[in-house]
Amino acid sequence: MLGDRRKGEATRLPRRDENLPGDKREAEAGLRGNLPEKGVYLITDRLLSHAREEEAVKAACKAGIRMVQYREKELSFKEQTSMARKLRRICSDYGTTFIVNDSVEIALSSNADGVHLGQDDFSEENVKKAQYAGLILGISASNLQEAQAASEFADYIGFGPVFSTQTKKDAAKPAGIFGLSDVIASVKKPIYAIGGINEKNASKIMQTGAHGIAVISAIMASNDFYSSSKKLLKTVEKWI
Ligand code: TZP
Ligand code: MG
Repeated sequence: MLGDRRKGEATRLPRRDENLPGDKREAEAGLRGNLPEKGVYLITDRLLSHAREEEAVKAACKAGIRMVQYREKELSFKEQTSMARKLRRICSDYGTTFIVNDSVEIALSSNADGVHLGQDDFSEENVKKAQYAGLILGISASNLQEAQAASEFADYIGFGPVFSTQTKKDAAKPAGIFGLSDVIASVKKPIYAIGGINEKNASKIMQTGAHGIAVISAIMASNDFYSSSKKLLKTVEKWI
C-alpha cells in the first residue's frame, strides 16, 4: 500500500481541506508523509499529560521522534479535529509523520499522514476510505491471528500489549517477548511493539527485530517530555 501510493501523480487527494494548517506545499501536491525508519512512535494521552499534549508533541519532535499519533477517547469530534490540526502543524514543523487514531474523518480533516485503526474500527469501509485517501494505515493486533489478518491491509502493525500496562484498561493479556517474536517471525510488515514499554525494557523489544516501540506513559506521564523522549531514542538507536 505504501509502495502503491503514486507520489505526484494525483494533483489532489479527495476530501482534503484546503484551509488547513500543516505543510501546504505537500497538501497541494497530494503528498503525504511516509512511515519513518525504525524508531520511537509517540502516542498522545491528554489525561496523563495533564492536557499538555501540544507541549509534549513539540518536545518529542524536537528530541527526534519521527512519528506521533493523536489518541483521544473522550472529546467531541470538533474538539478532536481542533487538537489534531494543532498537532499536525507541530509535526509538520519537524517533518514528523502524524497519525490520527480511530477516525479516518479526523485524519482527513486534519491533513494527517495516516490513520490508526483498532480491532473495533478495522472495517472494510474504513480500510477502503484510508486507502482511497492515500493514508498510511496502521492496525492494532494483540495476537498472531489478528496480526496476520491485519498484515493484508496495514502499512504497519501496532502489536501489544507486550508487557502489562495501566494505560489501556481493556487491553488484552500481555503477549510477552515470545509472543512479539512469533509475530515478527511470521508477519512481514513493520511491527511497532506497544504496552508497558520504557527506557529499561526498550532494548529487549528492539532485539526481536521490531520496527520500533510505541509508547504512551513513558513520555506522556513523565515530567520532562524532552528528556524522556531522548532517553528512549538513545536506547532504540543502538538497534537501528
Ligand atoms: N494498545 C495496547 S497497549 C496500549 C495500547 C494503546 C497502551 C500503551 O500505553 P503505555 O503507557 O505505553 O503502556
Ligand atoms: Mg480504535
